[in-house]
Amino acid sequence: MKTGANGKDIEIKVPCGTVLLDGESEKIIADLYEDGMRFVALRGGSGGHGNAYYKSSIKKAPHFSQLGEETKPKEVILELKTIADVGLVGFPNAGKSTLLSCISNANPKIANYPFTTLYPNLGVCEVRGNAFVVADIPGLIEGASEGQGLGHYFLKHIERVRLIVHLVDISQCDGRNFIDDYEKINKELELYSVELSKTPQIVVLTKIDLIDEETLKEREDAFKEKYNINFLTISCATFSGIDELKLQILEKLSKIPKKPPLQVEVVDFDIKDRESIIISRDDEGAFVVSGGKIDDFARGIVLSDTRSFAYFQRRLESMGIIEMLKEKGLKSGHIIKIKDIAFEYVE
Ligand SMILES: Nc1nc2c(ncn2[C@@H]2O[C@H](COP(=O)(O)OP(=O)(O)O)[C@@H](O)[C@H]2O)c(=O)[nH]1
Ligand SMILES: [Mg+2]
Repeated sequence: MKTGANGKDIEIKVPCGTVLLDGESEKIIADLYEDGMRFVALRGGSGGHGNAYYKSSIKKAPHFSQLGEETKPKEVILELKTIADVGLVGFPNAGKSTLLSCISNANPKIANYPFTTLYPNLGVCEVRGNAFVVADIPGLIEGASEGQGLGHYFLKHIERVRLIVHLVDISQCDGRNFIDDYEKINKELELYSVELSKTPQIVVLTKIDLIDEETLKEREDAFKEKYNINFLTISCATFSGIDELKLQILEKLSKIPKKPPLQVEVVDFDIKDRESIIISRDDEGAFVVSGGKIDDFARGIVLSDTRSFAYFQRRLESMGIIEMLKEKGLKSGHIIKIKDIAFEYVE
């Protein structure tokens, strides 16, 4: 004996900031912006009555049951747009993960080669009783905005940050030109999104412990001359400049509002027609009955079974469908077609 509706819900846990898009239109269905938010992306069909439902004193073990309602599969795209206050950007090896572990509780993987982690590392930084969330955005390289490497994927994570801390390795220890690096990263941000390129930045020249004071001065001057912007110099090895950086972040964040959740673009995502009854006539003069109410009803019928067929006919009467058909001219001998069933009406 089967009772029918025992199906389990499928619930998928996702990180805060996961955005759901409709697979076809790519429109936004939901933005799971806050902790604990839940969203039903696809409702299952009604379970259908099991044969227990049809049990009676005569039919102890009915051999018909109602099929579960068929539902259309639906493709949903999940995009993680991390909710963090601060995003750390810079070329691989610039020292982002090191800085994150230096200022927050996070414990990211640190290595002296340009590798890419699969998820942005997040850490909570506490300064003078205030806390903010910092995300380390790996994989940003030239061409990232056009899909080079995994950078494009990671750029999604900084769309919502309020402040970017742009790290530039001033030591040039791996033969890079730090002045070009700064410009190249900004170019990638801009190519990805103009809005992102307008996100306020704190520019940080890092690894200053690796060069002597004279070289530091020369490089600072060169940077100043080229860009004429404010910047900080730090070292995660000696902690030089780290407290100052934390205070500057706090101070800037206090003036920048949080970005609101994304606007939902698809509202009638899951509305089902269970009410309509549509009657038409086909080329051969048969009466064709369709509509949501019919779909709902017809799925329960196994017409190869005579008892089931008798039940089906009684239901056509009780649902008022025969009456509706008569109003449209149904007479004895006419053919009625419902879904893939066709039969002759006999009064
Ligand atoms: N001497 C020195 N080395 C640093 C500093 N910051 C990072 N590093 C080193 O630079 C390498 C790359 O750092 P990592 O944080 O993994 O860079 P990411 O790719 O930007 O995340 C590692 O070997 C770090 O130990 C610093 O301030 N001083
Ligand atoms: Mg890293």
